[in-house]
Amino acid sequence: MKKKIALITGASGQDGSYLSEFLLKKNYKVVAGDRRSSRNDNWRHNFLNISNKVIYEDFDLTDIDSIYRLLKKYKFNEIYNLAAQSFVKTSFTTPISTSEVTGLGTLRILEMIRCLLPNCKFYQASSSEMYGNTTSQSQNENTSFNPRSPYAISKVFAHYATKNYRESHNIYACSGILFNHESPLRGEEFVTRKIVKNLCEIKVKKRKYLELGNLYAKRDWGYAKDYVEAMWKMMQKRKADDYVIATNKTFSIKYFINECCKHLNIKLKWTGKGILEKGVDKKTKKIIVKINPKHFRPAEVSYLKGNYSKAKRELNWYPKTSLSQLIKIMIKEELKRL
Ligand code: NAP
Ligand code: F7E
Repeated sequence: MKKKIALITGASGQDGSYLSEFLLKKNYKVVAGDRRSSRNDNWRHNFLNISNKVIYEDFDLTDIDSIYRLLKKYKFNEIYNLAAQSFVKTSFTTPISTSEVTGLGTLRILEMIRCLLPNCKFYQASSSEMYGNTTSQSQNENTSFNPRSPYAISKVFAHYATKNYRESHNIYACSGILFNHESPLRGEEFVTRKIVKNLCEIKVKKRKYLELGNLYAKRDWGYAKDYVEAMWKMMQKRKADDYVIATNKTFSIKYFINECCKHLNIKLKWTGKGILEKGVDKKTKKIIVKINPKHFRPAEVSYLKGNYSKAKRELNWYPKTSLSQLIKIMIKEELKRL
């Protein structure tokens, strides 16, 4: 049988790397839309040992010509649009470029698909951040969006553009509304990897303390490797649709720290309130967790908890990794790196 060809934008990121690995295992030809970078060491692809299996092509979501060239060169069966300026905090300081990439970038690809490859399937990386300041106990495909950051606003735009191309132009265009998902390949600026990395360094005495912002935000955290399978499953359906991918559980940042400390055998005691709250190592009596207001956001998303019933029912997808297992995987890999 002829090999399927997939384009992954954002292939160098956390999800793009796991998805590349997943599709290669399914015998796809994988083309990675790759942005030139001065610090490109391709660490994620090297970690997964896939650098010599993926085809790298120059690509930038802000450059419509680079999209045009790729869609002319390859007859893609599937395009997974994972590229984005994905760090919420940075989107407050770079709102215009974030919208250019994360919002308009999606529209550029959809428009090129409509003109050049109308039979190609399209996956959009939508986000639970779109729910923003939500009042619902758990969020599903029908929950309304109330975005709280330039990142989330751009994702809402891209989400509706995807739906619109499905409804107006009969393009197979689907969105996965993914809740937070983490792994040893997560960028170091995101809170789970930051906590794991810093606590591991504290454990081996390479660091004194960890500084964080809001400890009371709650997130629904899953394992990135489980989530890329859901992306692929969505693209194998006869009809395109949108799906929430989550664990149906939510925990605070403080809970995540406590769990990491348990795994690392650090006995932590919390004292103080507000910006004076601190985590003290009971054994050494040293402060190892502090609050630094510079990590607060201009507008916070306080609570997210997904409901993946539709994905379970229609895709037979469910999360396979608990938060405790995820923490174990992340800590094990971080300690190896040290
Ligand atoms: P990530 O690690 O930050 O990766 C982002 C990718 O986008 C990188 O490959 C980056 O390339 C690329 N990129 C950024 N700007 C670009 C541009 N102008 N042109 C082309 N490529 C560009 O993100 P992730 O965690 O894997 O997330 C994947 C996607 O899912 C993103 O769209 C994100 O917004 C969305 N999402 C993530 C989560 C989550 O919890 N991880 C949840 C919901 C949705 P460089 O390597 O060159 O920087
Ligand atoms: O923050 C709080 C912070 O940056 C989580 C992206 O993948 O998931 C991710 O967005 C929470 C927030 O992820 C620090 O205020 C406290 O409430 O790990 P994060 P995020 O903003 O939820 C969604 C689904 C995406 O789509 C995004 O692309 O943790 N927090 N102290 C902190 N966060 C960070 N980063 N650093 C701190 O020091």
